[in-house]
Amino acid sequence: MIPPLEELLHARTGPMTADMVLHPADFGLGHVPARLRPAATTSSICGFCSTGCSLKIHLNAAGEAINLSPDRDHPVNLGMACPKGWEALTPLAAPDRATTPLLRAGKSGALAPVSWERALAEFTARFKGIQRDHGPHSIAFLSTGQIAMEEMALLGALFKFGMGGLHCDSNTRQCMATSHVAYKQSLGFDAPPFTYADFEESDALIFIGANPCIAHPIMWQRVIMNRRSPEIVVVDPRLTETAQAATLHVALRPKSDLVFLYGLAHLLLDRGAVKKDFIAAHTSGFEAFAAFLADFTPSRVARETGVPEATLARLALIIATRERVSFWLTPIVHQSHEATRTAQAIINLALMTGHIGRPGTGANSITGQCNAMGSRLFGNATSLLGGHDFANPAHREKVARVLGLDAAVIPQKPSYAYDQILDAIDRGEIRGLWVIATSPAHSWINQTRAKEILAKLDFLVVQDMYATTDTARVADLVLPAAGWGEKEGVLINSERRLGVIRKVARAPGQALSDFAIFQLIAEAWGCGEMFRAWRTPEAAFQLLKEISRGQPCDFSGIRDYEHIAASGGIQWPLPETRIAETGNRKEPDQKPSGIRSPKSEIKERRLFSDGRFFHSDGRARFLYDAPRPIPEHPDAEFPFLLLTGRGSSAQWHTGSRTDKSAVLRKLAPTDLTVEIHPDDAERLALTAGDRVTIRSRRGEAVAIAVVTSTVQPGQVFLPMHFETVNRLTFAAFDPHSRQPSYKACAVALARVEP
Ligand SMILES: Nc1nc2c(c(=O)[nH]1)N[C@H]1C(S)=C(S)[C@@H](COP(=O)(O)OP(=O)(O)OC[C@H]3O[C@@H](n4cnc5c(=O)[nH]c(N)nc54)[C@H](O)[C@@H]3O)O[C@H]1N2
Ligand SMILES: Nc1nc2c(c(=O)[nH]1)N[C@H]1C(S)=C(S)[C@@H](COP(=O)(O)OP(=O)(O)OC[C@H]3O[C@@H](n4cnc5c(=O)[nH]c(N)nc54)[C@H](O)[C@@H]3O)O[C@H]1N2
Ligand code: SF4
Ligand SMILES: [Mo]
Repeated sequence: MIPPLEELLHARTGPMTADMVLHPADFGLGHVPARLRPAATTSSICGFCSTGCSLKIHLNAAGEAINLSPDRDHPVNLGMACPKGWEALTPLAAPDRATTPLLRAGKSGALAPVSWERALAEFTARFKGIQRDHGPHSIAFLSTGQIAMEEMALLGALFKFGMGGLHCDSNTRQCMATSHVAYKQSLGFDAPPFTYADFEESDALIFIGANPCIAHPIMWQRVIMNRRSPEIVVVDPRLTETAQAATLHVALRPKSDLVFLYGLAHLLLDRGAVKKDFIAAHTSGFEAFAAFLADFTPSRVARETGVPEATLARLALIIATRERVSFWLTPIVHQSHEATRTAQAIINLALMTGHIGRPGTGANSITGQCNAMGSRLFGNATSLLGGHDFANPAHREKVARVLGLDAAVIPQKPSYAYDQILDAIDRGEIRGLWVIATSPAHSWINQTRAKEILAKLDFLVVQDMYATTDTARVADLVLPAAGWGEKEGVLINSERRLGVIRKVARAPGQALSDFAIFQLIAEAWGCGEMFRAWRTPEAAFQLLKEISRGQPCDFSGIRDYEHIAASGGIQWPLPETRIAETGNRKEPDQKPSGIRSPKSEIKERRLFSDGRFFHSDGRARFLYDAPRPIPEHPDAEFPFLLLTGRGSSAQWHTGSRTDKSAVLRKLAPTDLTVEIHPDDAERLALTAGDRVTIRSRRGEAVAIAVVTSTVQPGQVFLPMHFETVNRLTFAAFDPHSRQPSYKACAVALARVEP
């Protein structure tokens, strides 16, 4: 039974938890008011990036969070956290939290508070009305990689099996869709093979378009712990913080990665640095790939990428001579017009040199958001729940059986991708949109068009922690959501480790967990009966376990949340048959490890150690295509190439959370800054601190000039955390993953006269 609304509002999604009781005297805190006195502590996985650091949250006697500190015993972060982790509780107390549902009066009226009953009635009446007039597939949702796995699974199941919808996607399309597709095509399943110990176990780490010093700072700390004197290679047009710490920086021309990677493969082949035995035993398609590589001569590579032949040769030598070579890619590799083939070019390098399946090796995609990996398995958008296939009748039968549903409710085809959903709104085919924990009016590419499209909707619902996001401001209905810290569930990090988030604070006003909101919508819609077994997040977890059974991601061996928490997180796969292997946490009686990695005690779950991949023949595939020119080249009118990305470790995406912390705001610029090379600044008569207009064919933004040689001449860089940035970007997409190419478009710069 789903608890009645009053009960949900009162309890705000269940009791709070503590796993260790402390005594205030331990802290010498006798004089502190009771509500600030630590009485217990619990651990929760951080809700920002995909690293998955564990945070110890200190609670008062009422079970409410007072403050936090990083978990010293957790095998991921070993006592460390970045500024966002330390400040994770602060955004919960922000004054602009959405505390009641808000409904717009008419199309042009203001948003005004309404009861949950009214909000739910409006939600169902409006969406059902649209479906009645325009067909079942005229409504869609866009969700996120930042809610719990049980929540995203319930959302996908409710929408597709209960509400009769088809088209749904999430911000992981902006972020990770490419690695999902690339791994699936090359290795047979979306399976990043690595474990974080590989950062310490590698002899050469090659980062391609990744800036972990800023975007994954605690992973970078693990690199620093490497005692094998590794080569650290950074392939990035900018001299980033990570590139400055590298032993080799390859400053290639933006979006020339594919030519560069094929050139590297060509050279390795030429030098005989390929593992013939491994290729013969475990892969298919190498002969044709080798023939394809013939054209990618070092001189061509130097011409097309700007990378000197000597640099290419040095990198080839590193790969050929080092025993354990690992390749690390992040969403940037995925944000290009030829993203999938670029990611696969990296996978090809690992396969042809046999650098996969051993410690310190692998073609390793670092994901972005705290639960992007959960969304890749349970978003129910591109793949059916649990990495199953919508088109496969046996898969539909299996999922229906576990969920106690009739298989006929499961659609047989996947949904439109994000950009296709927006195109369908533009055409009038989709008329109702439900946005959960993402802000397309900031983060989607080419905002001028995105905003025009959102304005065409008959009904826009936004479910968010804050009523002030760029998307919430234009919504017809805002549903107030509890955030990280106010609810429970599972997140999966970049190394496939499941971790638990805990409820340590009450959501403000009438805000409810996304899980509870989906339950209420199911009831209001009239399909609550279908989701009776999803009573609580933990009950839902048991269903998802069953769905995963027999899949490459099988985690049926995990008992429950306590099992995960007590094990320091558990990496998939963990089939029931391998349950004895979960000893991946130090025994409680051992001393905390400080900052050293408790390597020997950790049972790491690295994939492919037996050389068997997930295709039915067990072999990985070599996949490739001819490189294509970038869609929008600089020209006389728009002479600069714009790159975008993360600005600082204190800023998170649209800033809806991080901007609420005074500490984090102090650690990053409050105004948009543009990085420009000194030669270009001189030509434009710009000095540092000047206000600059940046114009593209689609829009303009104003930024403060930062003159620095970390960017190359002819290129400028903007952090993506400011709403104006995507007014400039050019909407090009990778044809396989349909991921947007955020990191290349042509712009012009001019000084704003004071
Ligand atoms: N502090 C902070 N951390 C975050 C996030 C955040 O918002 N703030 N977001 C998280 C998320 S969701 C994601 S997806 C990740 C992103 O993590 P990253 O991908 O590491 O971060 P970005 O800064 O977007 O891009 C990385 C680099 O790509 C380079 N680049 C641009 N064009 C090219 C090119 O053509 N070739 C190559 N080789 N490099 C190029 C840029 O110069 C930039 O330095 O970060 C996660 N971590
Ligand atoms: N130009 C440019 N644009 C980019 C990128 C780039 O590099 N360059 N990067 C892209 C990438 S990789 C990404 S991932 C996207 C990110 O873009 P978005 O997903 O739009 O950014 P966020 O700020 O993370 O949005 C998350 C929203 O969810 C809300 N929220 C947080 N927790 C909860 C919760 O538990 N429940 C609910 N209901 N809401 C919650 C937050 O308040 C926030 O409004 O941006 C993309 N856009
Ligand atoms: S590195 Fe990522 S997971 Fe760790 S504390 Fe920072 S934001 Fe949280
Ligand atoms: Mo992302």
